[in-house]
Amino acid sequence: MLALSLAVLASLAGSAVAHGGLANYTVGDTWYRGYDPDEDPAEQLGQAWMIQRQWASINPIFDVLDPFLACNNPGTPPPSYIPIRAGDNITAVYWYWLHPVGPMTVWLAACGDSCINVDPATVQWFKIWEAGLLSGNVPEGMWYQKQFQNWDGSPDLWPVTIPLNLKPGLYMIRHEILSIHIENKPQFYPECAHLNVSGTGHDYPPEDHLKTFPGAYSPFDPSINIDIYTDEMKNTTTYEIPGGPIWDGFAIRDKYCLGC
Ligand SMILES: [Cu+2]
Repeated sequence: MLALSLAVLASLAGSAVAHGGLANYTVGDTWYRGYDPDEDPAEQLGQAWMIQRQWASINPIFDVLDPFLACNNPGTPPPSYIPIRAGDNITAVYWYWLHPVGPMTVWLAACGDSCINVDPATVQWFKIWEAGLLSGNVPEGMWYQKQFQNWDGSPDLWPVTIPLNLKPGLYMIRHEILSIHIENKPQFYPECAHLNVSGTGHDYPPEDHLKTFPGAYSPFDPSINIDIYTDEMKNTTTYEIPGGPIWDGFAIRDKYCLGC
């Protein structure tokens, strides 16, 4: 697999259309294979091991109002769930990632009795994690999107903690990379998996954290419809990540627990 990823990287590194996507997940020592757009769909769709919604190609979505912005196109649901305890990490695994600029976000949506019949475009999503510009200026600074890349052929790893206080249940998890290296032409790379969250929490985010995709983003958002190559951007060292505030399950506790 390592040799394959090196070959893929070598073949794509010089290409102008070098996109990508979320290939696998790990929880603890357990590896969960995701959908692979380079493999035969018939050998993946409906398989008992499948935990990720189908993304048919590595190409980005360009329109914030695209009906498949939630879980990519076509987003066909898997039969299975990744089991995880609230408070544990899930790590998204990319074989390679080449774009350097733009924010990365992770979202959850409660499914109710099953995630299989849930339409990702109508459920309520809440953001649990985000990272954008870490240092420097907008066009040339260090973004998380650049920092998480590996150029030695090893996979790019994106670990995120499921909020400890989250009430147990079936959830979709949505990872989104937004790449803004082409002026006024944002590229969205969303992938979704199904989670079975256990634990003893009983919290759920307030109404103002709940969003839909499409719906969460405006086409006029200055963080989305952006030209990063202006003189102004060279002198800008902050970037507001779109989609509103994160909910990590700790906000309420921290209010009453200063310094703990
Ligand atoms: Cu690309």
